[in-house]
Amino acid sequence: MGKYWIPREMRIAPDLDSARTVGPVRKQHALLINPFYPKDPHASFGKHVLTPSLALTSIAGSTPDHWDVEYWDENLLQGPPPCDPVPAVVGISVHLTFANRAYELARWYRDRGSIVVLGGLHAISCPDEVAAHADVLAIGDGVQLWGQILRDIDADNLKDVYRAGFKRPYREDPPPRRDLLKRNGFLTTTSLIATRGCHNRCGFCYLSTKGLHMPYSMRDVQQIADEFRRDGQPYAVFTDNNLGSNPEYLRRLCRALRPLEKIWSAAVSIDVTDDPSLVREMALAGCTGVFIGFESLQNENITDAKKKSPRTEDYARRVELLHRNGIQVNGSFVLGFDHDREDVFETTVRWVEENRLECATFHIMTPYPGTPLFRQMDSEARLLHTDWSKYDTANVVFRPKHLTPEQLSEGYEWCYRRLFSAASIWRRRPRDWRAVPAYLAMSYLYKRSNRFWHLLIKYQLTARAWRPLVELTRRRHLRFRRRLAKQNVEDVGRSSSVVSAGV
Ligand code: B12
Ligand code: SF4
Repeated sequence: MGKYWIPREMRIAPDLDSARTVGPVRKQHALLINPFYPKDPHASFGKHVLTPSLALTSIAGSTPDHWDVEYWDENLLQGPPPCDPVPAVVGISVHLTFANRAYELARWYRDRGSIVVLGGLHAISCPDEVAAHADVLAIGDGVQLWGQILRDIDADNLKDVYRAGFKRPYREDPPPRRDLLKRNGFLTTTSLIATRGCHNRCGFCYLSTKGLHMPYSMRDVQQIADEFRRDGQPYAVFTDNNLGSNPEYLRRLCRALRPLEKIWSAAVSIDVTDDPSLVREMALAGCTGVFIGFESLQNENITDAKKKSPRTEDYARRVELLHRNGIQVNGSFVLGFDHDREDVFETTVRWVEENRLECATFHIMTPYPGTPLFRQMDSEARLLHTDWSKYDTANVVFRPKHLTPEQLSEGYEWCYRRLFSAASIWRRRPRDWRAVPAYLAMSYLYKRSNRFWHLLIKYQLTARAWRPLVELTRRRHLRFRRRLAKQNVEDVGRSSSVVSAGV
């Protein structure tokens, strides 16, 4: 970790003590676990408690009424998951980066009499590997499978493997069980999801995993607005892969969200700015931030990745359009593409600063198993190893074309060091001086407080630390959008958000 200090609990999973006293197995009691993963010390620890994953709360929504269900997120640093009583069924989400921890948990609960169900992205991309650690392997949409698995246990008719595609109309899904989440554990518990899939098929994205057929589908806009209202929080994060994939749907969604007078952020692709009237509708509906996968500032890299995207020379104008509508931009950049050379790090960060992106995330290119990028790297013998725990976009797992693995790793670290430096935060401050104090407060909390995050998380102070900034942002936003509704965007002045956009 070099000179980065990282608290033990952000690095190492809680101990599953084999001598721990456990209770008897309780029938019709299920436990859902989101496993621990080590945190990258270069990025903000705050992002891990921005908003929860919807994987397990979504499947919890399909639990039959006569089953109890409990939820445990190991990343909230509350120790190992509960075992008194021992749950009859333990469902664990498996991603490649925390697959080993998921297997460890599976072994521990199986040894104590639980039936262990493993599902999630890694079960789709590497089913044989995951099956070896499970009583039941769930491949695909857990919302369709979870209730069926529990009913089959009731009927003593359990199978080893269950499969479901993603073709059922999305609107038929029950709402996620947000009531199972620790409300103080996250900036907001209102993770929302409105759409599945994406109009793009970028070669490095998990959506292009072989065997994953995820047709683009949308939920009813009123369903989303109702969920947002019901959760009672001022701010929501959309966890959609690309909320802007269908612009007309996004426009309808904005119209349904507007009366709530709440704020939200979402991941969108930059082509959402093709139509300025859509950006305006987003602003009027409460969008204060977008997370945009720019990926690279080199057109050749975008073409290689098969991403349909505007020319990179036009990115700056598009960022300015978002800014003028009071929408902050968190840019995501992939480092290590085949056309990247030594200058990529400085060029990228300089562009982020020149265009005053409030935040950015950097990712070392990572070939996820099952994707076209993985097949390409494998066929060119460029994979350095398949230790999935290092496939977290913070480690170099392949041989780059024009850089050494060391140069890529050091360049990645340098990008974060520079982005989180006081000088860079200052350079990217909002143009409107009235927004500067709140911007600085958010930046320091989000980017320069890694020494304290584990304490905020452990003592469940996350919501309390962030809440005043969220409320401030919401109020500023409401004032801004009242002006926007009356005038042209050019005449409104600027708004600014202090809540980090997107995940
Ligand atoms: C919220 C989120 C986060 C949150 C919370 C993460 C967490 N693990 O708790 C935060 C911000 C912390 C985060 C961090 C990261 N994330 Co993230 N994240 C997401 C995001 C945007 C939404 C997840 C979600 O709610 N999905 C909706 C649910 C309903 O879908 P689902 O997860 O696929 O679950 C369904 C099925 O898979 C299945 N299922 C899932 N689990 C189980 C369990 C059982 C028992 C059963 C039966 C079924 C089942 O049923 C569910 C319903 O259909 C996704 C993108 C996306 N839209 O999915 C990325 C995503 C999961 N993240 C990703 C990555 C790479 C990361 C990071 C490594 C990035 C980084 N460098 O910082 C980090 C570190 C996390 C880690 N080490 O794994 C990748 C994973 C790629 C891959 N192949 O594994 C994704 C897919 C983004 C992407 N486009 O590349 N992330
Ligand atoms: S635009 Fe984003 S979500 Fe869509 S395929 Fe590309 S990387 Fe994946």
